[in-house]
Amino acid sequence: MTNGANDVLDVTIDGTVARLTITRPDKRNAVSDTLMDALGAFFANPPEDVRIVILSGEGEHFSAGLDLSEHVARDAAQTMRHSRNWHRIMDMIQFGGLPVISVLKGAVIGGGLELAAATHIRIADPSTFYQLPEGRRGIFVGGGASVRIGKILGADRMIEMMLTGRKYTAEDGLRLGLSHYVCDSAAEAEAKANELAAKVADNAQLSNYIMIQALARIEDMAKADGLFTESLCAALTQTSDDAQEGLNAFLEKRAPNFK
Ligand code: 1HE
Repeated sequence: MTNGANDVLDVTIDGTVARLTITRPDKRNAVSDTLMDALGAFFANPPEDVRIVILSGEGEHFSAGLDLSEHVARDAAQTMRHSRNWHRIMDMIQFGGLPVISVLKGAVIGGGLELAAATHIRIADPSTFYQLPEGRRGIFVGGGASVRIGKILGADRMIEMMLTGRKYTAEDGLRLGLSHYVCDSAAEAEAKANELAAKVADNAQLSNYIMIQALARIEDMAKADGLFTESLCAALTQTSDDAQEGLNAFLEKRAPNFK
């Protein structure tokens, strides 16, 4: 079922899976304001039955990042607002409560890499390459890369990546944590996304929600606060009906049937 579509983002609901496809292949899926708005509108109010999202791009590239044709028209104040708006929408993707799988191919550049880094499971195919070419464009990252990609790579490696504009390959990305999987082909990457979507959507919903909400935040906390927060999360999940079902299913040697 197609739930809604516009000319930059196709949204198709397939049971509990929402398939979001960026549909600007002629512009290498560059992230325009309209595309950001469309992503924000979906994650602000996802359909009730959706349990997981698969995000991909039409054509040969996941995303070439910030739409540079729009960038030139902004002054400092507008650029600040633009960056803060990207932060808001990337946070909605990361912390909205729905697991998001991104299927990567071709260019995953600049804002495209920022978008991918806001997703929870990243699956690449061999054509995938990663780049932060902001230095060559005379700009800086603004969609959360300093925090999210810095955390994946470490500031040291991210500085070198930005200064030199180097490209990391799909295999490099796997080694560095930019993706979690590299499949042998685009078709296999799609299949892997579908397989993992079915598996993750089948988890207890509260467990998924708490994983998404808590773990990245705990990473930012002092140790004592992190451990306390972990106990609160354990108290919430382990006293749920689904926890009882999960334990019963294990003891009865059957698959759990979560609500
Ligand atoms: C674009 C964009 C874009 C392509 N904004 N229009 N991002 C970049 O610096 C990456 C810039 N793009 C590229 O390096 C290349 O386009 C690709 C390696 C991704 C693909 O190369 P190719 O040879 O397949 O395509 P192309 O011929 O370069 O581009 C095809 C069309 O897409 C062309 O438009 P046309 O009207 O001339 O056909 C390009 O202008 C257009 N296009 N990429 C706008 N990015 C919040 S801060 C985030 C900061 C950043 O993201 S900086 C990184 C920006």
